[in-house]
Amino acid sequence: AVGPDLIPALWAPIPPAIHPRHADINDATTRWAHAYKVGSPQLRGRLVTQDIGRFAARILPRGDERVITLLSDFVLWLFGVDDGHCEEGMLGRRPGELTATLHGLLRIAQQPQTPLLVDDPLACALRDLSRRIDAHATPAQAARWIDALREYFWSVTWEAHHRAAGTIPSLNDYTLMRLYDGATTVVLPLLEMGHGYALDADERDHPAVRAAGEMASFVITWDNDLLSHHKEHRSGDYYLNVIRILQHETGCTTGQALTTAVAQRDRVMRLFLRLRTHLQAQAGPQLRQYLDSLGHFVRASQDWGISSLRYTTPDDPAPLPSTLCSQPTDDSDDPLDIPAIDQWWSLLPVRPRETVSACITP
Ligand code: 3E9
Ligand code: MG
Ligand code: MG
Ligand code: MG
Ligand code: MG
Ligand code: MG
Repeated sequence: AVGPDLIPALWAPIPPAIHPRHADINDATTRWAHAYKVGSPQLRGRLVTQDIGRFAARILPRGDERVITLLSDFVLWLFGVDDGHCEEGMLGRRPGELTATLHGLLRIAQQPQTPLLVDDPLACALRDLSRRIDAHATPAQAARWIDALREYFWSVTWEAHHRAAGTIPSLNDYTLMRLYDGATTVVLPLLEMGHGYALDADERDHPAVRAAGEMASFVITWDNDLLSHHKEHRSGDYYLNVIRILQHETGCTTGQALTTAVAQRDRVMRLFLRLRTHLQAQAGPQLRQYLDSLGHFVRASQDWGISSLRYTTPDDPAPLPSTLCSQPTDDSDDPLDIPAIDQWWSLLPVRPRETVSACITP
């Protein structure tokens, strides 16, 4: 039996996988972070111990090594922004000023040669990332990456408002914010680039395909909230995390909030798997690869989340599970009581002979 504040083993129905070059990719990212001086020396010193290259190698286990290295550098850079600017820095409490900085970064992502923020290491590192994105992406995919960066920036600005005011959003608002502020959507274009294809825009933006990506974001960020709760809680800083949201909204104990959050992610995971199976059956090779990659992204976050020094914090060990498990805690097909995502449950036919609203062929 586990105590109420131990994180239970999370259901992991998707098999693990990792690119064989993970050690080299991890080393390359360490060198890149030092070369570009990403984050303060102290933050960078922590980030390079967190196995971010192995995380990227799990997300694209059979992808192009150059794109995996790009993804790895980019995820480290995102932590430079998320930890350095938003959670530990001054800008995280100044949404207006944060917006100005983030707009400068977006301009650099779009046009790396723009002479803005010329002495800023995060900006210089982003110039490099942007040029490498251009080398692997079509112009439309690169634009998609910048749009995803914009939606991530927009959500951390919302988060900064709550941090400045010391307020806790409702579960519904938090769910909406969390679809973007976990920076999951900025990874999606790299899933395509990692296998050298660009999804047809109408296929990628089909409501059911988009929803599958959102469901993956939900599971990834709920898992992050469970596995990072110790790190975030012990920091003494303001933090948003579904455990805190549920306790604030319902007055429940930490143990009850953990049980609820696990049930929520299990229910969305089941829906994700059902929707994915349904879409796979009618998908062409690229969409099949994309849906497969979404699954790798979910599983990668679990394998990395239970093992990275970022979350295990050995100096003050987190009560994390050392394994994952083979059974969900919740097997209901009913929608969660969260209006922002209610529509996900209307994409699949309830009975086999009903109209297939998720059909992706016109
Ligand atoms: C935000 O959540 C974490 C991202 C900004 C970091 C970059 C990671 C990815 C793009 C992959 C998705 C991974 C996740 C969500 C870890 P939060 O709670 O600030 O992350 P933390 O690691 O501090 O718990
Ligand atoms: Mg964050
Ligand atoms: Mg964080
Ligand atoms: Mg977290
Ligand atoms: Mg393909
Ligand atoms: Mg695969």
